[in-house]
Amino acid sequence: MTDVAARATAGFRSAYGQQPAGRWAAPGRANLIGEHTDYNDGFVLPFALSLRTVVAASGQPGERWTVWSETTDQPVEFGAAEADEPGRVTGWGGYVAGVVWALREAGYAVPGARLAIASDVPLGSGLSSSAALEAAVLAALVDLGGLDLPAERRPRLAQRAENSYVGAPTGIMDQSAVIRCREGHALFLDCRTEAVEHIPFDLDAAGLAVLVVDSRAPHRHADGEYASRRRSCEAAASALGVPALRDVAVADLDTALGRLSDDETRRRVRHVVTEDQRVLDTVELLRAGRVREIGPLLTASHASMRDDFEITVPEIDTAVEAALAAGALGARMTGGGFGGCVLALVEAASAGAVADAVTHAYAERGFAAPHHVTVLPAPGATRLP
Ligand code: GAF
Repeated sequence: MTDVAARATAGFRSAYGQQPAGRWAAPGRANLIGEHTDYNDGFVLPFALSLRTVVAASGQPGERWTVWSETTDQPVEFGAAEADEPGRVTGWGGYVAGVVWALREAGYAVPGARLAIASDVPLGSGLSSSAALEAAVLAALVDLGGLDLPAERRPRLAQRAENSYVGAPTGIMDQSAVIRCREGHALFLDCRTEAVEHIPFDLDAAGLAVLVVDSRAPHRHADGEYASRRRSCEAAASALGVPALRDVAVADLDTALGRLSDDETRRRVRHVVTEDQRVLDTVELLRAGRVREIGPLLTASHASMRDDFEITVPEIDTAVEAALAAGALGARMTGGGFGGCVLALVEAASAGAVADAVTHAYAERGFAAPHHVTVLPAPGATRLP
């Protein structure tokens, strides 16, 4: 398939009969560790992928937005009235309308625009295709309109598009990752303060690779389950009298658990509190250049998601088990759960063998063959030359 930027440009030319004024790209992301901690005001450590969404765009007069996408080849068009009513534009166009809404709501004069979208980020695989779309559209509209919106304020705005226009109650991780990540680094984000530290994550130098396995498991009730996990965490924080579960220190975990009567809630809390600590421990190891030693933390994170937070599915657990049995240093599901992708930290030389082992395990269980790719930490959203 041709390069994604070339496809966006060609799509723009064929949809609108002219050259775009510019092209903006935003990547998908993998989360190294720190799952379901973002909306608990905790810590996450994602990195951007080289798989990207590209938006080719030009201004157009008036408050009208026309959007072509290679996935549907059906332009979506909306004006200010539709943009100003959350939920009115549905489907993938809702993410674009949501960005227009969030900008207008924040008081920006959003320029009318024609946009064409192409993407290499697989949809619905837990690699943040929606955040990539929001971030690329946001970058395009900000530049076309000459809007004053620095990069560090963009994740919140894109998140508002998703929470309030599209209606998905997600945290701040994905938008922060796709906007703020740097090449060769993972993004250590404090989701309460939005302070970031770019942590070197040099896999090549360590002779390592990250293998991402797309489980291809159908997302089963992912939206409802995500919202219910979030509600349980918020209810637990309120029962414990803290603003968010981030405020429960791992040293105080047993005391906190003793104050909760419901076993399921206790397990949810234990996942979040221990996961925050695993992020901090991973950051410490990476700061010290001890990349290979993070493996057990990744695997412990997976066990916690499987047993305490209960967000994995058989395909995902099979991929993790097969990768570990084939020599991966650590493996875990990445993203919101109920399907999506697994990442495995492997010796670079054994990436192929680990991938084959996962494929073999899938065949034995009768699952659809998984897809895999090795990835390196890539840059966040940018305007293309
Ligand atoms: C999804 C959400 F969008 C993120 O905000 C985060 O909560 C993640 O699931 C789980 O860590 O990607």
